[in-house]
Amino acid sequence: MALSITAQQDPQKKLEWTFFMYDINHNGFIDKKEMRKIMNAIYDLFDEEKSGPNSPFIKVDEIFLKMDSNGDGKLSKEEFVSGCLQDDYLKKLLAPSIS
Ligand SMILES: [Ca+2]
Ligand SMILES: [Ca+2]
Repeated sequence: MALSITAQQDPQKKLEWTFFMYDINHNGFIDKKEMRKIMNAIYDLFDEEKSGPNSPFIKVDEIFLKMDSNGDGKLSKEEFVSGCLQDDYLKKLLAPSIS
């Protein structure tokens, strides 16, 4: 998966790949449970502190507040990609492999 992400040069395409990575059950939406799972893995990868205001749980709520533009509690591919493209902070947080 990491290879296929870096092989894509277009940021939009890369973010679509990232979306598929987050959508663990492949139903076309990312829910909070899926995102918490991936955030936990990313935190492990970068050895980030998981407690306090930086906890993955709090981050995921923050991310959904910003990205879930129609408020249905899950992120579509469009919401995810445009959210990342509009917000550098979210992009770094959710897709650290994309510069
Ligand atoms: Ca899903
Ligand atoms: Ca939504």
